[in-house]
Amino acid sequence: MSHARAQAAMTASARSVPPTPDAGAGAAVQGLDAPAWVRHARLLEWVAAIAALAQPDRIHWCDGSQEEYDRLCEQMVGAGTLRRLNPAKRPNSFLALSDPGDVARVEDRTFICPEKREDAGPTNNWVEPREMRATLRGLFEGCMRGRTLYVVPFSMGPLGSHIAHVGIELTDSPYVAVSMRIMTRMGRTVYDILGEDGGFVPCVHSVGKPLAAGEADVPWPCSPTKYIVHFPETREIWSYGSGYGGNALLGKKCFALRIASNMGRQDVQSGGIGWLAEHMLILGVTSPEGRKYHVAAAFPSACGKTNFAMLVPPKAFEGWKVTTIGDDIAWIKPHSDGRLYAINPEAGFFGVAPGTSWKTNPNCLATLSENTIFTNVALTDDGDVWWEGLSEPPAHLIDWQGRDWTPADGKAGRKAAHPNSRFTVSIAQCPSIDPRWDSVDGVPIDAFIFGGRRSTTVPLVTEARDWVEGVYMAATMGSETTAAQAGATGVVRRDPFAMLPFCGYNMADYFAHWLDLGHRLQAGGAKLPKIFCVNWFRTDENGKFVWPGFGENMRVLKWMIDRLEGRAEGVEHVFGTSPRHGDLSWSGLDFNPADYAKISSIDKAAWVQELALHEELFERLAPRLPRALRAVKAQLEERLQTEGRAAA
Ligand code: TSX
Ligand code: MN
Repeated sequence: MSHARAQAAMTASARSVPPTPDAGAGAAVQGLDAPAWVRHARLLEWVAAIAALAQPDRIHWCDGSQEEYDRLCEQMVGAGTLRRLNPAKRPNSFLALSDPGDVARVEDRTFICPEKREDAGPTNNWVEPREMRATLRGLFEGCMRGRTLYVVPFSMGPLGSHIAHVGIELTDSPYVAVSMRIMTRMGRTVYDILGEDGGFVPCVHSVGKPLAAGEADVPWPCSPTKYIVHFPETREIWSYGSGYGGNALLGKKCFALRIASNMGRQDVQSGGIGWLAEHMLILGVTSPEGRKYHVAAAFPSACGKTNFAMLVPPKAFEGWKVTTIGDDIAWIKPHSDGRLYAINPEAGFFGVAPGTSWKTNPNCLATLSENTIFTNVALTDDGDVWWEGLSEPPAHLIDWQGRDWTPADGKAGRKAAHPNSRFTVSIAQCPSIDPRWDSVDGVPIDAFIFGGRRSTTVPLVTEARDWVEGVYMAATMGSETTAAQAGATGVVRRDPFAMLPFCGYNMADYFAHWLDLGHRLQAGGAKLPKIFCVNWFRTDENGKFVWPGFGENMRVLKWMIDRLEGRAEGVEHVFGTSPRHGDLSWSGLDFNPADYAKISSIDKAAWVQELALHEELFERLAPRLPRALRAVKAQLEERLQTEGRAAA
């Protein structure tokens, strides 16, 4: 079912049953006013318990209808939370400006709380669950006073898919409720899937700003005290103090990555083959002959993941088509045919606005033409939005903090849009949307790509020799920080599988899960996806990017597909196989062998240093690090000493 149809079905079923609040199981719990279509006793008890703790003034059971969405948006316009954009320029779209202290995920306030500290591992914050529960109880007591508690039912993944899972978010933020309708399959059809006793992940969210009687609200309520807490063993999420993005839209990073990564591994412990919850885009590539492949790719932040997911092939690649299944998260499950099938658990894009333009990502700009909620971008004088990198700056703007802004302010270093400003929009509006994006079966994955932003050392593209070496590549991937990120610029940060902030358990166990899943599939006779490592960001002696990137990355994608079909050549080196200049298609692009050498050469001294940095990560993860990864590292070091050479 398409997302539009799914939403329509939810709305239709919302109309077909008359609201008889006192006829359902909801009547069993006093004051809940649950609609008759909620027939799940455990869910009702849980909502009643949270309501008793947080003490909201009212409860609103979201049905996911367009009418409800419109009503909540209109109400937020009245409260000053949203501003309606010019309908002639940006129909049915809004701008939200957040509190300046609530603009990003709060990693130092994010906790993974299994019983044992080692199960969270050295890369996650951990607090003993009993202690954390006591803290949360204190924070949540009365925290929704003066507010409405919204009950938000959502499916992560196509409705009814065997790979999908249901969550219920209880939130006191109408901004979260409407955002969840865009980002997930949200609405009352979810209760049909749940029935009377279906499983769901309970997600509790509060902005942490109760209102005293008669106290006026602020446009973006939040609290300086913030907690983003996960209990992987009981599969619960508790979020306090922030209304922003991944802190508050709990289906995304909290559920679809941190809790789901646990679920995929726990599946093995309960006798299943296991599955993967990954920080990956999913795209389809169709050749001019009509052969179609699917690729899942992991990149750390600031590598242009959304741009890659919506890639427009260059003119000379006429007949090639890239289609978008997702831009951020993939849930990947083995199928009975031995292949891995992926779904996008999300239904929308929550993307970074700055840098997105008709040049860098035309599909994305077209997606944003209507029905979009923008957060922390700048407002133009004609009621439209603007951000750095969109176009030449207009003569006057209202910046993300509501202040006047002119290009002179920009020259003085003051940004009009916050660097982490966002758009929230339905994936169904994307012109490059894949026809199977909402398929309950998912799409079969032919290749994994792992990338990073590296000015030196890492070549344009390398194919791993096998699954284990591919897992090593992914485990040791790193990325250089950019000016938009906190801390020093240009420092390499290890970000294994681009999962460092998102793995909900011990990272070393996560590597083992990948290795084990590969072994199990291979033992069953399956042909595993190929694994590639890419780097679009090598610079020359003047610090300029050598590779044109963006649509030209299609040339790299084509080489990968040729490799899948056994047609492309390459040269094997220490780390795997890379194309020589002559192995890539250059039609329509003047890119000479000397420049190609700059982005594909392997510098022995740099790699000796690089492997020393891998060692730092391995030492950190040592207690549970799989031996196979140690063995790969020893092998690479050995190869580097005996055959270290340029690949070009
Ligand atoms: O998203 C990017 N991709 C992937 C696109 C499919 N970006 C933007 C990264 C920031 C989010 C890139 N930036 C890419 C890239 O492949 N490559 C670069 C580096 C680069 C920047 C500017 C140019 C070229 C390369 N400009 C010109 O060539 C004019
Ligand atoms: Mn992400």
